[in-house]
Amino acid sequence: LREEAASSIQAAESLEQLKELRIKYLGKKGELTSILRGMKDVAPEERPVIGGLANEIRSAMEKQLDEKESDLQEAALKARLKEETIDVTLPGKQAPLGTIHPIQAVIEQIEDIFIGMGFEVAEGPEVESDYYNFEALNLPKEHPARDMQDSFYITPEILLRTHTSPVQVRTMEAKEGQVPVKIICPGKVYRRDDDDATHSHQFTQVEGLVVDRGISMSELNGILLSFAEQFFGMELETRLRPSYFPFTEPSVEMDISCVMCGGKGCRVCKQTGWIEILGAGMVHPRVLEHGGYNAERYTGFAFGMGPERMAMLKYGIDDIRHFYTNDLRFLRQFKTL
Ligand code: FA5
Repeated sequence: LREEAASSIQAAESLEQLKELRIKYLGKKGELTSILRGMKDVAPEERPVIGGLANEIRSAMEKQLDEKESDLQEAALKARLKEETIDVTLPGKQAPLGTIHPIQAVIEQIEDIFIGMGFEVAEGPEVESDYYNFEALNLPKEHPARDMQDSFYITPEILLRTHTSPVQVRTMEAKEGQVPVKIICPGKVYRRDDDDATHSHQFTQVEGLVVDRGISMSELNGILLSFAEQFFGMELETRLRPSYFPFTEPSVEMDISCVMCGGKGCRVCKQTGWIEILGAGMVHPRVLEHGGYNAERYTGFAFGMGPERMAMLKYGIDDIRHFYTNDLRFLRQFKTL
């Protein structure tokens, strides 16, 4: 029995098998236990000998079982550690990483250039009141120029802003008459325009506003020329063409010499050599007053440009709709911006 037990304990391969062996030999109904139990039938003079032997075998078995158990536990731990080892030299799984949308990238470029010229970045709501979008900008109800920007109304007094110009009056109010005011405001705007290659019903604008003593049209021209040269990274010429906006007087549109042909005339500039990039002008005295500024003492200029059109020129994109249809083949080309 002793030998049989010793060899089967040695041969045990798992902790479960070992447990079974412990029951088999030492359990209540175990083989050795039944021998010990049978002692009463043994002749009294032989009892000490047989009893001693049986006890010796029992402690030997217990020792073997304990030793084997700790061996098996150690082996199991080693196996688990081996199995769970992480090979840090394996190549990692690549997590898909999004990229900044080209319009957002262009807005950030525009912000950086103006911040470099001392401007602050302001914000305003996309859901706007009729007052800030029109009234405060010298566009009273029934003013025909309201048709220039067909609007999405939510209620008769609330609409999706048609331009970023409402931020002009909001900013002046927040500044409470302090000068200088020198901000730009990028953001989304909405118009009931039919979508085509250069128009979208939702697009972005960057507004600019400067108010101080003695601000003139030449500062407007200088700031915008410097901006355009930094943005396009080349020497350009600008020209101001008379235009009309109810909230500026005089009003202009700014053209830059065509960035595609250098002003010689091409398909992009329709052979004129010039490309319009924004609307601007001297802030109308009534708008200054609505913002809480004395128009006798202060003057200012404002401008509004469209980042989509700027991006199209800078990167040679021929259809504004590419920006909104989220074709990854298009978007991935701007990974490095
Ligand atoms: C305005 O929205 C004036 N608020 C700009 C302004 C600000 C003038 C401050 C004076 C002082 P306009 O409607 O022209 O103006 O739009 C300005 C620019 O937005 C355009 O030059 C063009 O780049 C862009 N834009 C206009 N409509 C769309 C459109 N549907 N899709 C894409 N870009 C557009």
